Amino acid sequence: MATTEKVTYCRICEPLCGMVATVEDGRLVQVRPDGEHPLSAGFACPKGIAMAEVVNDPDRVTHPLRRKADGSFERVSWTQALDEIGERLGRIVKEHGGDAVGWYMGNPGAFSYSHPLWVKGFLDALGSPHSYTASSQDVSNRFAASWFLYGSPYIVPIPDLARTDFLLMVGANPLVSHGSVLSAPRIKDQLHAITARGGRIVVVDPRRSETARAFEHLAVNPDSDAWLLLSMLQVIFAEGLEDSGAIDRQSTGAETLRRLAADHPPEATEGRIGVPAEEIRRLARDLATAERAAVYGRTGSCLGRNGTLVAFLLDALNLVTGNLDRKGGAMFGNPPIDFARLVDAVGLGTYAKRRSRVGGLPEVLGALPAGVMAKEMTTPGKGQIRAMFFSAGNPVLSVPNGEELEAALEQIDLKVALDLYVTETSRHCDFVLPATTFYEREDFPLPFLSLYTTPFIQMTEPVVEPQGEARQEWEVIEEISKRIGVVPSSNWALRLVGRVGVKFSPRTLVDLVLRTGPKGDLFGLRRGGLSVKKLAENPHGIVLSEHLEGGVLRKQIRHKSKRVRLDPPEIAAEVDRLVAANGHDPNFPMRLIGLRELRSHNSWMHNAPLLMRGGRTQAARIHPDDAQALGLADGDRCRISSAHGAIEVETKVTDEVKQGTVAVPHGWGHRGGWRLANSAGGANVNALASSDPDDLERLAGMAFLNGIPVRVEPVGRAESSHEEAATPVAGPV
Ligand SMILES: Nc1nc2c(c(=O)[nH]1)N[C@H]1C(S)=C(S)[C@@H](COP(=O)(O)OP(=O)(O)OC[C@H]3O[C@@H](n4cnc5c(=O)[nH]c(N)nc54)[C@H](O)[C@@H]3O)O[C@H]1N2
Ligand SMILES: Nc1nc2c(c(=O)[nH]1)N[C@H]1C(S)=C(S)[C@@H](COP(=O)(O)OP(=O)(O)OC[C@H]3O[C@@H](n4cnc5c(=O)[nH]c(N)nc54)[C@H](O)[C@@H]3O)O[C@H]1N2
Ligand code: SF4
Ligand SMILES: [Mo]
Repeated sequence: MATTEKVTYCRICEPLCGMVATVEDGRLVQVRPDGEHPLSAGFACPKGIAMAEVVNDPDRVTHPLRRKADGSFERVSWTQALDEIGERLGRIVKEHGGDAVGWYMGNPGAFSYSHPLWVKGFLDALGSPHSYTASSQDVSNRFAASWFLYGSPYIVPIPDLARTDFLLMVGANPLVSHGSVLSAPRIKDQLHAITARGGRIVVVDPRRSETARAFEHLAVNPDSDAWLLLSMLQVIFAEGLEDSGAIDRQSTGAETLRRLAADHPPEATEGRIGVPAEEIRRLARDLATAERAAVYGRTGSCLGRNGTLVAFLLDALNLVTGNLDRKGGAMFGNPPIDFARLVDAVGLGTYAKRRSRVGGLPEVLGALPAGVMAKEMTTPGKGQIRAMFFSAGNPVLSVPNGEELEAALEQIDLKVALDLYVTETSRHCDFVLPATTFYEREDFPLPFLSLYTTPFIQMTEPVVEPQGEARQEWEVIEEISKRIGVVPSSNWALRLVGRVGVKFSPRTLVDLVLRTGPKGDLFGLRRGGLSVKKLAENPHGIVLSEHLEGGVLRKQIRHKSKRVRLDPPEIAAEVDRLVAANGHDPNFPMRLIGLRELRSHNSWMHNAPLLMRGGRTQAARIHPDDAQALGLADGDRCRISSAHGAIEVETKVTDEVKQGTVAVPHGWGHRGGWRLANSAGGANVNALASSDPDDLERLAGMAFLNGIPVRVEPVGRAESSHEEAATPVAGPV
């Protein structure tokens, strides 16, 4: 038996922990944490270990599948699948134009360096605006805020974990998520190091999350972050605690920000926030007077009604307290590739260059809000989607109103999925094409390079050959493109190297941007500089410097003033919208939020036995006082209704949630080809969310998923509600 060990890294979530894969006779038998990785140093979480089960999952799709009239799938050859897709797609494009074609790329797509570039190239070649991603359910608001603040959506601050004394964390749970919109392996240790050196961490969250429990917790009402941040700014300005030197040096428009905040002292907002004014005042003072502080927000701060405003205010608070672009504060990566040049060349660094046909919502980084995808398929007119591709995404479970999407999919002419499984989404597709897992492809952490809190770089080769007939997404896109006569890379390749018709492999592309980048070897001109070859010689990765560098913002900002803009009228309009919003509907007195669990990963790891041990189920967390008032006991089934839908799930009575809040994880309620996942039951919590364009956040098209008004009621204990949901469809053949 030939056994080898291969050094690689995990690409399930953002720390990108170093891994060692054991391969026996070409089969991945185990992955374990890489003790020699300079940052993750022998750490991996249960998901990382369980990935071997995903690679070898008997339910995995490993051959192209074509859907039959009865909804089951039959195996076809790649040639059959690609020819038929090419022929049908060609016809649609000829009859209706390239803008009749749409693509949704889900979260795992972002972990591949090739996949997003080829999807972008494909849609550009077709001239289609219909690009959708998971970002409108995740982070588009962050990028939109950066557009307003810095003039570029790609300039995103990260907390300097290694040197801060005070971390204000709004709506993030890194002890479970392992950190997001920052790459910081062993983040739990890094956080404990802050308090160990005498610093503080304050976690703003409606739930006493794993992170809140480990540090200080400010229990706020759901979707009240904008109020909290405005009030903190009010206190800082009113008490003269702002850093006027930093404000003068770094920003324009601070007067407007001061005015926006002035009407909202804590005494006026405490009821909405659910925290006494005195505590808000104290927090503002502590933050402003801390030697080095950083304010950081993540999904909990993104998925309310005003996500772009909230992200804007988080950075504004960093700036006003003198903590932006400064050691120990909120800093900016200075990656070893010229990211701005690459992003501009690819044409991805945009905001509101286009608006959606339905709802008139802006694109962010080229992607339109996925919340309108279904209506783009069903609303007649020029630009109606008739062919749809899904890669590495399961939007039926991840976007608002999956039911509407399922119905829309049944109406359009062609739908194709590139996935590992027959999922709740891909089961509706005419073809399910087998994609490789990340252990079956080479990779490079392209979009994460500027987000490492310790600047770092690593590259990996595939550790095993693709299972069955699985192929990489970019290769499949090349094949489909060939059949309809387009070149998926022409636009951005042209802008990057100034030549038409250059054929790039992802590897030659990365070599080019690395070698010509700020730390590149300039094709031999700079000794010891970076190149793909150099990365291959250092499989555990290379730490590029001990710390982030301060004072880099001015160079990166795209505004002519070279200063952070604190007075965009769009943001002022959002404050007006916030003030005008009318709150309480007595029919839906409670507020729904999400949560993440250590052994789930969005919707796609519920088929791994290692992670499902102990009969895991989805449950709604409800405060004991609420449960008592509703007549609910632990383990009872409850019905949760919103203005848009209703689900039934198990109740978990716990005082970790604030009164009036109900917390339910997303990504459950399976009925695909993944048998273990199907048997776990649960429901699609996003049935409670609205896909009405008027309910999407105005500035980034963000889905409103945290703070949804709901009503909770008991249902009969013996009643089983997920029977329908648990009916499996024909799995892979
Ligand atoms: N184990 C595991 N890890 C993951 C994932 C996973 O599914 N499982 N998913 C990955 C992905 S795709 C992402 S984007 C990241 C997300 O990374 P994080 O954002 O750090 O993860 P969450 O657990 O969603 O944390 C959000 C927190 O916000 C709180 N919250 C909810 N509503 C509000 C609100 O209105 N205001 C405030 N202040 N807080 C609120 C929730 O209670 C929760 O504790 O995690 C990644 N890592
Ligand atoms: N209510 C609520 N909804 C949410 C969230 C929330 O906090 N609350 N979080 C949102 C967030 S942050 C995110 S990121 C989204 C995630 O939303 P999506 O990205 O739409 O869904 P996932 O569940 O991540 O599904 C990923 C799919 O990719 C497949 N896959 C895995 N690896 C690969 C690969 O390498 N190639 C290919 N081709 N396929 C692969 C998996 O089998 C799975 O079907 O969910 C969002 N939805
Ligand atoms: S935290 Fe877990 S899932 Fe995330 S990269 Fe590390 S090992 Fe992989
Ligand atoms: Mo995400």
